[in-house]
Amino acid sequence: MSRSHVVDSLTATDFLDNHLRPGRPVVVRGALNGWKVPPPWDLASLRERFGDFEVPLFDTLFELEELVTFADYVDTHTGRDGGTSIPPYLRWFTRQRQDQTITADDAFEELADDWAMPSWLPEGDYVFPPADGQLDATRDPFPARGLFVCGTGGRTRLHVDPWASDACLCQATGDKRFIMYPPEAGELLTDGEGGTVDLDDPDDARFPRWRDAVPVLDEVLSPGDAIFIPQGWYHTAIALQDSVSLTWNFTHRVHQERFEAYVRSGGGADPVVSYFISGGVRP
Ligand SMILES: O=C(O)CCC(=O)C(=O)O
Ligand SMILES: [Fe+2]
Repeated sequence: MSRSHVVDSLTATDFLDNHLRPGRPVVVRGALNGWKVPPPWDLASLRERFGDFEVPLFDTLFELEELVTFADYVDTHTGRDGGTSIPPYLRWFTRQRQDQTITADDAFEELADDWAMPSWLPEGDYVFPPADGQLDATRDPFPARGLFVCGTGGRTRLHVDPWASDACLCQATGDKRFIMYPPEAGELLTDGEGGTVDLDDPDDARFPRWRDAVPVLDEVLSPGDAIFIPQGWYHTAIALQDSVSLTWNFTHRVHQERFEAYVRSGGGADPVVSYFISGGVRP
């Protein structure tokens, strides 16, 4: 497997020209070096700060399963060896739709000084979320901006991100394996009816050729690493240890046409898209 998708440093120009614009993933080691609270973040101290907050737990994709307190999650699902059972996944999103009852906004406000966006990410020229000025994920709303926590063995099944958007994920605690397939692999990995193969439990009848798909990236993120997930890339993540990540989605001006085409073809009706586009969150 080519390791050209893993670098030890990256400039903003290199990111724009070689990753953002062409849609090529990249893992940047030590991308979080400047954080005021350097990785690895300590789960026990997050529990101290946010233990009483109610948080949503999801299955291995984005199906909401239950609400518990942050402390409950840490006590029940972390600090274990993993074993065979897959723990639920705590995905704590800041506000991204009008009808969202549980949000991580207070937690993000409290964490804002602790971390920083990787320096190679654009500071401005975002079309989603729409903004006239600069945006900073530590302070400003983004779609799917969240604090993700899961115990060893927690995972996100193979999927493509929504809203015709790109994503960044910062690994704050624990090792997490990331596997990615390029958009062209879609014909092998999907059933043409919205289904994507579950790599943990593949249905060979429904996805007869999925084994022919070759991952372009299969890397372990360690605390301090960040990954860029371009639109259309199939990806799955498996927590090899108790894990904390910070993540958000975005579309930069270089992909304005792609985003506008998505909105025109029905995406504008998506509650997350309409929440951000309606302008209530313009900085
Ligand atoms: O870190 C993970 O579990 C994967 C996150 C992800 O791909 C997503 O939330 O879209
Ligand atoms: Fe994703």
